[in-house]
Amino acid sequence: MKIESAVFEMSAALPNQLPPSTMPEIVFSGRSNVGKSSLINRLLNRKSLARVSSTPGKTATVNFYKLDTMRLVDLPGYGYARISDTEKRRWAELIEGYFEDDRDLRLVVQLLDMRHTPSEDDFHMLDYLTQQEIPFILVLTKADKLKKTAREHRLQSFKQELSDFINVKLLPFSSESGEGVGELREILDSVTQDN
Ligand SMILES: Nc1nc2c(ncn2[C@@H]2O[C@H](COP(=O)(O)OP(=O)(O)O)[C@@H](O)[C@H]2O)c(=O)[nH]1
Ligand SMILES: [Mg+2]
Repeated sequence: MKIESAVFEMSAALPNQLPPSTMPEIVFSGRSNVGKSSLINRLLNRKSLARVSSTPGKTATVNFYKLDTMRLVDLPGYGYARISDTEKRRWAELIEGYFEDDRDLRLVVQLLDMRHTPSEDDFHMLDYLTQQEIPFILVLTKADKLKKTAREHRLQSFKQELSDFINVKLLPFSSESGEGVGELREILDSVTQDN
């Protein structure tokens, strides 16, 4: 992927605002504050193409970033408690609108905080992706925050917690150190290659 070619393309707040599907798409999904914006910036070597926030729950739009060979699709973070039911419904309709739109979707990159057991909302998402037969990988964020022993412990625990998703790739990642970024780029390249 030519990361220098990356530009912010547009935001969609409603399903009917989604751009026509004209390129392979990679979707990024995860709960608020998991490190999604930081990951996208790191992936693209930009300081602030995607907005990093310390107050979670602000991104209630689907944001599109366009590269030469693919689009990156940043879904709004879920699991933010302090939003209204109306907002939650709009969120669900937007996400479903995206996934039901018959797009050239190549891969969902599902983010999980490496330090924690996945939440109920996380499992909801994993079940949804599995039921819809959407290919996904699990990127374990904030890996730099764990020391060696804690990290090994969490990796063991994930194996049990994610035993329903046994064949899914787990990729430890850190936007701070850059761990995992090279491998993630390779994965995105391989799933968007059309030959
Ligand atoms: N130590 C560390 N902090 C991170 C990492 N990724 C994100 N953060 C921090 O976690 C918070 C939320 O990050 P953000 O990218 O906005 O999360 P988003 O809500 O999922 O988009 C911010 O304070 C980031 O600086 C990481 O890999 N390591
Ligand atoms: Mg964000």
